Amino acid sequence: MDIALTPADAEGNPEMADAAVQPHSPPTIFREDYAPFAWLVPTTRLEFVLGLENTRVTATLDVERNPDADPSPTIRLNGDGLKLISLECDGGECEGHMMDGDDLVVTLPGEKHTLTIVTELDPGANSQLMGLYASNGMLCTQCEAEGFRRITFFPDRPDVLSTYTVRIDAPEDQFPILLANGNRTGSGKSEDRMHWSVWHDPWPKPSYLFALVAGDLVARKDSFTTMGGKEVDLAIWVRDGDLQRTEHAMESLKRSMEWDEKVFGREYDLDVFNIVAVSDFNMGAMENKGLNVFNTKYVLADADTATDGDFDAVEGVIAHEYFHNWSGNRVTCRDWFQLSLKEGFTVLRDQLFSQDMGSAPVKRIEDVRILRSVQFPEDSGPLAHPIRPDSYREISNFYTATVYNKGAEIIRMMRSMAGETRFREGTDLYFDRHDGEAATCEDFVKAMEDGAGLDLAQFRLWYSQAGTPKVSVTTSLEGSTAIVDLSQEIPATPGQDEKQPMPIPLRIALFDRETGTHRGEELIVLDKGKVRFTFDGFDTEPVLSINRGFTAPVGIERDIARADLAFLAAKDDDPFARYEALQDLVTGHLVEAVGGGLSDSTRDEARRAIADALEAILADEALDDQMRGELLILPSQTYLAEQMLVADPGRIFEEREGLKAWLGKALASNFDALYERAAAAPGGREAEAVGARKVKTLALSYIAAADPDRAETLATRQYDAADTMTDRQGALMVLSGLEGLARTDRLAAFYERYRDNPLALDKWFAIQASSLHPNVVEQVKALAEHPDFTLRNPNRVRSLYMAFAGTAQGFHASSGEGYRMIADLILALDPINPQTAARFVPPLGRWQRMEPNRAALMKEQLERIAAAPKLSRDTYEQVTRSLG
Ligand code: 0A1
Ligand code: ZN
Repeated sequence: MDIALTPADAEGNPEMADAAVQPHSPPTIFREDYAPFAWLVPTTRLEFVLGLENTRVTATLDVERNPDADPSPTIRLNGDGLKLISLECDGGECEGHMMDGDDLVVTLPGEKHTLTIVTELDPGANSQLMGLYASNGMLCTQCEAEGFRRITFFPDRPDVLSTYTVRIDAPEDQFPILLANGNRTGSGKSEDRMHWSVWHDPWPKPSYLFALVAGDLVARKDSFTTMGGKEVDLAIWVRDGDLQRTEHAMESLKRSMEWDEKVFGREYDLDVFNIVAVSDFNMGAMENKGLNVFNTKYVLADADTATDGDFDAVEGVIAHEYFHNWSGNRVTCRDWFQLSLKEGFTVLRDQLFSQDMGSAPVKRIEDVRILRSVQFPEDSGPLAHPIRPDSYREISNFYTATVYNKGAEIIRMMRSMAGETRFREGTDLYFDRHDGEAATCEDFVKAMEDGAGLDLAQFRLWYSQAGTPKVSVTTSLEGSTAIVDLSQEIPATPGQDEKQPMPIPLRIALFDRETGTHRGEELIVLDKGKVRFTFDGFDTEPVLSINRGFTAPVGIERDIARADLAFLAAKDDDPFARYEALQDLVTGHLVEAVGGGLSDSTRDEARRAIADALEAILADEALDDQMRGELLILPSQTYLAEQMLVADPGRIFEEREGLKAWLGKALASNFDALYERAAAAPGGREAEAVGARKVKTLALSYIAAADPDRAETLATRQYDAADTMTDRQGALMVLSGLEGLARTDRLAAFYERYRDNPLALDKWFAIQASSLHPNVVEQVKALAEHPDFTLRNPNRVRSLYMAFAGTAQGFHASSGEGYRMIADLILALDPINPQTAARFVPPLGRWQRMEPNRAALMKEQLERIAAAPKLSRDTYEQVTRSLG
């Protein structure tokens, strides 16, 4: 199982198998070319005889002509590296068939036919983890987006909905548990120690939602009674030994089911809901109908192995996949260009759920932080695309922060403009109107117009224009009228030079400097290039708080005095705006400092202002620790780089770390006091305890920047006394950035403790790969040779290399060594797992925004990858787009 091309591929279709691995200039698919499929497939019957190395699949498809499509004498059944064993039409020979590339094209003379197709697979050799593959002795499937065609020949497109019945036959001792979508309708034993199960899913679905799992699994079981009084059996299937780590996932699932009924009126629609955890998985999780398959990382959690952040991530991903049952499954996508229809909406739904489960402002800040550090750079680079792209070569490359997170922001804007009640009327109408259909983004917008009563004519531009709008703000006072002048500019992105102004909803408040209060919030909409807003009745010029709650995914450039930012950082009653003011204060200073030429006194003055603001935050008793923690986090390197036309990651790192050290010294006693208080707080999973752990680690990181020796003592003590992974990881992160025995000892101790726990061991790799240690490049090279490192497991690869790809002194080392390492990784991983390999291209794709020396080094590596003889479609597309 060394390469993507297996012997089975070659036997099945020699010419095309070769094309599959050498797709120089794979074709581009255009949104405009959409046409409905000529055939309907009302029912699909699948029979699997499972074996790790040899699985036989018999697919029986009832097909009939689609009255709403142009007629065709043939049916195109997609395939990808499949070995065809036999093909029958209506129980006999077909009139004609041919291979077209990897696809099977069959001539069908009549109105209705039954096709029977037998294929043979080698799941053990499937290292791409798409289609049917083996993971840890079990078998499982991943079909989104185009994995079903690696199982059988089928119209593998989301607008072909079919009702599936699945029979699984397998050796009972090897695969005691057999699962597929829907409800189980039969099971039994047969000869030769085989057993079987039949599953029927009554809901028509596209092939990407098909799933099958077989393995030696155990379940945590529970049940949920829906609002309609239907009892649903819930089960979370894991390997024996992981069961005690599934309680949080199960509680999260029940909370999600209840919340979706209450907030969106959505009820579950099958008798069972199964979740399976697998350790080899390309993404986070998958919403297959009634049988969600999860990366173990988003199911398993207990205090010893998962951080507080991991607990939240499990809750969020469980909710996300569950919510897809309506936003994605009951209403699916017409074609993959509409991906944001299900993903943007579902991300918004999971964000709102998590806001309700914990601290809403903290969740909002976290979501914006992700948007800014991942999506904004995407939107300003060579891979920028609208949330509804116009073309692609490989759809896997479009599961992006733009489609997901910006997609969520765009629906959130509609919600802000409509208000919660009308927004709900819009979503109710959308679900009613399109239940059972494969819909488009346009359908969603129309339902919002009709149901929520919004006019979204101009708003539709958000679906078609890429790039993060920049809003410039100036304020003034004329007589007693406060004036706010706003203008917008949307930067050019690949293929889109000219942009039209979009409606940008901004929640604002005008603060009185004397009283520190405002007279109420307003939602204003900037819908032209430039708009002036006026507000009467002010004696003195108010302080403007803008984009409160981050109502619009834009960058704000405000002409505001440092004193006014400090005022908002201390006084703003909108927690997001308060956070924002502080971030602006720090960002403004760091951008200026990186630009160079700051005198010592100017630098000190700016640092003093930041220290004063942080001191006030440390002392503010009205704040809870989770929020205090957010306010203490300095803007990320990538966000800072984003603020500059060309970035020097080395300089950004120096200035950012320099500020941290300065603040650590200036506020040494405050951070000490905070650390002590937090360290003495009670444990547990309550919000207060979580907050205490968060500020404890943050305080420690400031102390480490200012006084490494003291930090080493505290971190060592924290590590040794830790009874949670949060504390253990927090301490180890600090230690791994320092020199000395404590570092090596505790890293070794962590390894010994968790050597048999893959998820915890992932952290061990990630902590070292993202550390502030000056030798991080050498360390990552050594870790890549570690016996526990493997390119076959995406979690392990991401732990080592994604963590590394974020580091200034590692990835961006001025020698170019970090870039070379990532390029080597891409080339080595591409033949094994192209989807995961392609995800490492975007960090190199930032070259155009780097200072010239690094830009050249990054580009050189992209060119080296591009010149490789056999690139996957995934990597080929990302590399060519990145080169521009
Ligand atoms: N629809 C899933 C994401 C997903 C996409 C592709 C996959 O293939 C490897 C897996 C999962 C979600 O949004 O959760
Ligand atoms: Zn999703």
